[in-house]
Amino acid sequence: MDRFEKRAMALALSLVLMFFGLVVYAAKGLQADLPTCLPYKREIQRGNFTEVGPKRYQVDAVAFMWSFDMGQGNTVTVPRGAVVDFYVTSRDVMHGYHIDKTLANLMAIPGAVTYARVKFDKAGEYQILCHEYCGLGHQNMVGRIIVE
Ligand SMILES: [Cu+2]
Repeated sequence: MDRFEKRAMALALSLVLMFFGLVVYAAKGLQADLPTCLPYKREIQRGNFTEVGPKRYQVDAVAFMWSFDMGQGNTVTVPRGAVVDFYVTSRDVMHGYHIDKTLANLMAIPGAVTYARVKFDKAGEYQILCHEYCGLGHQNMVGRIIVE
């Protein structure tokens, strides 16, 4: 192997290791909760909103053309400081579930459940947007989280 080839291979390997290290650091050191896919560990038939403890909530969200069912229609209301676990699935085609002003950006996939935990420190209205083109009514597919 040519010495330039060896240097290029060493550089490529060190970059891969550096990127891997940064991903691990972001996940563990910065607590950047990466969205996970939990296929078949839970099944969600319909939307549901549950209080599971003091300022702790669970939202089962079912996306479908062209709305989100979260147990109380497409809007949930929580107090400021609430920690909410979102479990998201789809009834028909692939949709998106992006919660505005947060890092939560999930896919809604038929037959699979995606998960994210969000803490709402600021009062206000957070829009939930479908970010996967899912058909003619895609632009109307909006939900809301109201933090009081
Ligand atoms: Cu959609």
